[in-house]
Amino acid sequence: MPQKRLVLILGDQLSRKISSLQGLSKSDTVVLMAEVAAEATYVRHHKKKIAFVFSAMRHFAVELRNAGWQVDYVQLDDPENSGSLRGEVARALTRHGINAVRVTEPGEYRLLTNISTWADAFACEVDVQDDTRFLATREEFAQWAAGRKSLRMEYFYREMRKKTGLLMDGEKPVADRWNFDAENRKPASDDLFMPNVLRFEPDSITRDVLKLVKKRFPDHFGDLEPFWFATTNRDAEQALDHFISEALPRFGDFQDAMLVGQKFLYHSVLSVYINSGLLDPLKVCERATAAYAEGRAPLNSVEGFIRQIIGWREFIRGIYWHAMPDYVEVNYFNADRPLPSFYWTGETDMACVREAIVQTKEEAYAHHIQRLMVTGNFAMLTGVAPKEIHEWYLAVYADAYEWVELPNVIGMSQFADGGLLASKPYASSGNYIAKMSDYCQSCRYNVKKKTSEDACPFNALYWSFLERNRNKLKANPRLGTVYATWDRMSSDKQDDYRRRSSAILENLN
Ligand code: FAD
Ligand code: DLZ
Ligand code: SF4
Repeated sequence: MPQKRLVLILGDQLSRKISSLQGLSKSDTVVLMAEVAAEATYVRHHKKKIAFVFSAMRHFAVELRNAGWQVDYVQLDDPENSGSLRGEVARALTRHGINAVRVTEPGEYRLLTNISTWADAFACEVDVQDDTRFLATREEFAQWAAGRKSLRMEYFYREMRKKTGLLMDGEKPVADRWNFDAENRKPASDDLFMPNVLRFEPDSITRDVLKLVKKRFPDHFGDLEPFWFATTNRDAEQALDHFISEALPRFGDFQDAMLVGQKFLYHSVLSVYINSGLLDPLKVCERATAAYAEGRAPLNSVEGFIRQIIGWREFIRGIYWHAMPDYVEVNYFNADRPLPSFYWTGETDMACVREAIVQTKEEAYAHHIQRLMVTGNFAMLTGVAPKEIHEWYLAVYADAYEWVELPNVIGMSQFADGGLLASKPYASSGNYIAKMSDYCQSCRYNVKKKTSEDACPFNALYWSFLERNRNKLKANPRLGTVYATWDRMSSDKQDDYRRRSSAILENLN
């Protein structure tokens, strides 16, 4: 008789194609899904994120049951709930008299480490499957990375284009160009047609979850309602359709733009669905390239979009497993400032930072340039400890799981890995924000002023960051002209920058 097995499905593995379910007979399998306090509180996740995960889990359990699987679902308020995945696996093994567990590899190192102790602790067989939702296995990435001095997304992305055949013409990229990024940096204006993100009315399952989250996590960051995320694969597919027809055509042009009151612009707002398993990343890309083939979206948009998924997303995941467990501790600039309290309230006079944080509080979402060039940039310029800013990002975004959040924060936005992931720090003065957004028009500070009390804080902070870290950055060929500009300044002007920056930093304390 085949051995009966417990299959643990985690809250971000909500796909019928998940590797842990493949090749099993339904009659010999018990699927375990468990809502546990430990996962909701190891950082204090945004209320909307917890509600999304629990509601999507409950909907997925219904879907699996309808497909004939035996699902043992433990709700958070079950009086017997032990509060951790480890505890729930232990209880389920006893409950069902099973001594074999299968799970698809989790997206976080801490959980993989925990799972690796289960075989001994529970005297059972533990079978950890690769996560086949990614294009490159961890081994493939390791092979690609081996022997390279620096790891750059662009080269890895080309491998993924060849592997998938997406936007390929035989061995060559379509239109003989791999990357259209140079065309994708237009500022937007608010007279453009803006697509609305597709919103879904909560059903009775979601309404129950909303009540639960309201009761159990009242002190967590963020607004629980209005709650409008899709929580099933079917609805997430609709959100994808909507993005392809309404926003993808202009995604490329305005990918880096920011506008007051426009939380989503032409972004897809699909990461929350892709990362949880509700959407398959490759299928999402195939839908985008089909829109190009049918003349419904231009090449710069479609290439830019798939690059984010088969390029950045895969590359980031490769870096995570390549660099963990040490990656969470890196701190190239020895930054040690506590996170300013306005990251939790949005109460700051800096209009750009306020916009990014307030919408994060409302939606558990900010788009890439807000995360990178506003909140991330500010934290790096002011010397916030990488671990503090990492935990903030992990808590506040609905799409945040450590495998994707950590390299984006530590590597891309903070340069805390000293350049493993990025070729130079994404540091910028107020100029960049003024060019790419309309935020400065409604700001108490003046982006054109440099050192006066009403001058944009990013301006002086930019120079003090560069000066403070000169020894670590001076050899970077991409920063040569920047340091030359600083050196050409009069010492009076440099002193003015220093004074202004010290005053801002003191005020942050
Ligand atoms: P779009 O702009 O529409 O992009 C399409 C898709 O590409 C996204 O849905 C996402 O799946 C993928 N993608 C784009 N950029 C990246 C990237 N750099 N890394 C991985 N995938 C990418 N993304 C997360 O999914 N989770 C995170 O926790 C996260 N934290 C971030 C923290 C910082 C500091 C920065 C700079 C970026 C972070 N990102 C993270 C990447 C990116 O900002 C989000 O994927 C994106 O904003 C999600 O919104 P969207 O679906 O509208 O994306
Ligand atoms: C994010 C999250 C939350 C809030 N809650 C649960 C949960 O109760 N049960 C569960 O199985 N998964 C949850 N998750 C997702 C996990 O944290 C995620 O699977 C790991 O971080 C690995 O990526
Ligand atoms: Fe941000 Fe400076 Fe512009 Fe104000 S002036 S919105 S602080 S960049």
